[in-house]
Amino acid sequence: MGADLRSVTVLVPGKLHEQSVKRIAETFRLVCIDTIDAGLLTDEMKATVRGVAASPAIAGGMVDPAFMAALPKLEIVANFGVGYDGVDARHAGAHGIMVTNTPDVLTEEVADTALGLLIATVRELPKAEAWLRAGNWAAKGNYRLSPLSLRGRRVGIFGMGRIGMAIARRLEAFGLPVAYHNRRPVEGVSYPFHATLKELAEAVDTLISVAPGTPQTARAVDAEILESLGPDGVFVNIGRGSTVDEAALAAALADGTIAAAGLDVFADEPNVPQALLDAPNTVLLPHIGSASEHTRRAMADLVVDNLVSWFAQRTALTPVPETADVKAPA
Ligand code: 8YV
Repeated sequence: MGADLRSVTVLVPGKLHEQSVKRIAETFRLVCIDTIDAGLLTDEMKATVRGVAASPAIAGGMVDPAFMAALPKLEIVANFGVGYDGVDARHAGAHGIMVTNTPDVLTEEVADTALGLLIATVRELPKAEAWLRAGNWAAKGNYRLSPLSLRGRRVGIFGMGRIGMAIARRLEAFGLPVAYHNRRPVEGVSYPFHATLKELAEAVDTLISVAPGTPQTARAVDAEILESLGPDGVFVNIGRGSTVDEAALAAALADGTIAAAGLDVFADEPNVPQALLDAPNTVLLPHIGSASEHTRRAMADLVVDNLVSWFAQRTALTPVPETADVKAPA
């Protein structure tokens, strides 16, 4: 079996976690290009590549229909990350190409980060620390009482998947009521479901977005949703920046339509809009939701485990729904 896998060519386009690259090099025949760009593929790659392992968010580019079409022997795209908006999975599924992602292994880490970001935002932890470091504690006295508190908040979760559930469990332990909006009600979940994001935003004052980046969720958090949260409103985004109208968010923060925002993701990473950088009531993180050594190594392993399972057993471990029915070629 080992010898068989050595003859399988796997392409890594652009940057990928070093643990994935190392294991792919040890197991398969590894070929690399600088970014996800069909123009960089050699004729030899086009004739031999059967698997792609990619992290579009950091590699640059998209595994789009043109990229897949340039690789006629392609059987599987192993995506680094639970979100796979950098891969056209619908197109892949329609063309018999398997797409896998990295669920479960990052769930608790991202939920931890979400709660940390929520508390940092509401209780102004970064500003309080800056106060201490600037010598203000000794020179001027205590940092101000935070105008906002978690106490008494009602939290809405936009996107009740695995990570949304893990966040909800934590919020319950914090004594906060949770409601949610999702494409459809989630079976076995007793938190109140709201059929629209607007209804959810009207029912809560704190909105946490864990929604994936899809055409349906694009700019779903807009001026109207933010206004519904009200002047004490807090918005936290740990999902995808594309789900937010960032100009509307910056305006809502500047004019007091909502009180504060904690953002780990942005529409055009790594570029952060100046208006969000300028807003005084934001905590901004550089997309670190899953970014611990521990969790990123687990994600890197799952990328390669999917490739090994596909080429050795002819089944994928964690296929995305759009390609769940794709079978390995005989
Ligand atoms: C990664 C993520 O930062 O899993 C996801 O969807 O957004 C993160 O865990 C991303 O995959 C880029 O490496």
